[in-house]
Amino acid sequence: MTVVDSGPAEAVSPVGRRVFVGMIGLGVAGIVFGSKVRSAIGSALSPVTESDPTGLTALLPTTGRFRFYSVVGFSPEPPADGYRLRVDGLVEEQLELDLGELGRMRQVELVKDFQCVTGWRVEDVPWKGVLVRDLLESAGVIDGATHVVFHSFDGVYTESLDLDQARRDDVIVALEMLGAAVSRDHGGPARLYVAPMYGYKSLKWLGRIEVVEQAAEGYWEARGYDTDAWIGGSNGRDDEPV
Ligand SMILES: Nc1nc2c(c(=O)[nH]1)N[C@H]1C(S)=C(S)[C@@H](COP(=O)(O)O)O[C@H]1N2
Ligand SMILES: [Mo]
Repeated sequence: MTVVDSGPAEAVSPVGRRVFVGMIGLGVAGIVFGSKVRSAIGSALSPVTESDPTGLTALLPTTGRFRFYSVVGFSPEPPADGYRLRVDGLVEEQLELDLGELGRMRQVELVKDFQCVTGWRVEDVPWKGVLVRDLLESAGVIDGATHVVFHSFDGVYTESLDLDQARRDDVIVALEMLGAAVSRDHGGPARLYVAPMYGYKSLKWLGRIEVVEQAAEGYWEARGYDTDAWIGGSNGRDDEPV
């Protein structure tokens, strides 16, 4: 059984944080921490992963551990005929790359924090993978394109970046995280890692990168979160400690 949080926290809308803190005051957090489900799932995940069935732990002062988020409620399996990352849309040449091909591209390593908009942060996480910029370069972006949409093979979650953001040195398709191949729960075999932005931009189970000519809302953007999710500078939280 997999019990997961629904994402950044549907209850924590950019304006709803105080209401939510109130819920914790009413003892909801105690239920979360008392949950046997939580410990059962926690032990099934890596030592630095902590599951968060409700998302309510997100506002408590725990740091240093990943939570497990999936809006579909489980970790999807890659397609039966093998994982491929597709790069298409407004490109000169559509790409379909398997893991071997991705692994033979230039790999960049980053050691950077991962921070969810709900407040939890894991510091100094090692990441390794391919720059989105290099993928765009290989495919050849056609004039007039402005944005990139990322699609998860969970069939539901999407994200987007404008081309300047997507071409940054700290935006990668991660094949490794925490010193090993990205685990299935963390979005393996390949996930996006957008270092300067909140965790919801770092789409898991990446299946397709689509180059488009207009801004597109992602899963959480359609639910009120900022498209430009700069850490410390979005979702109206600049003045709140995280
Ligand atoms: N496909 C998919 N990607 C996703 C999510 C999700 O629910 N589905 N949650 C996002 C959020 S809100 C965060 S904080 C991170 C959490 O990554 P983790 O599950 O590896 O801790 O994944 C992001 N990417
Ligand atoms: Mo998040």
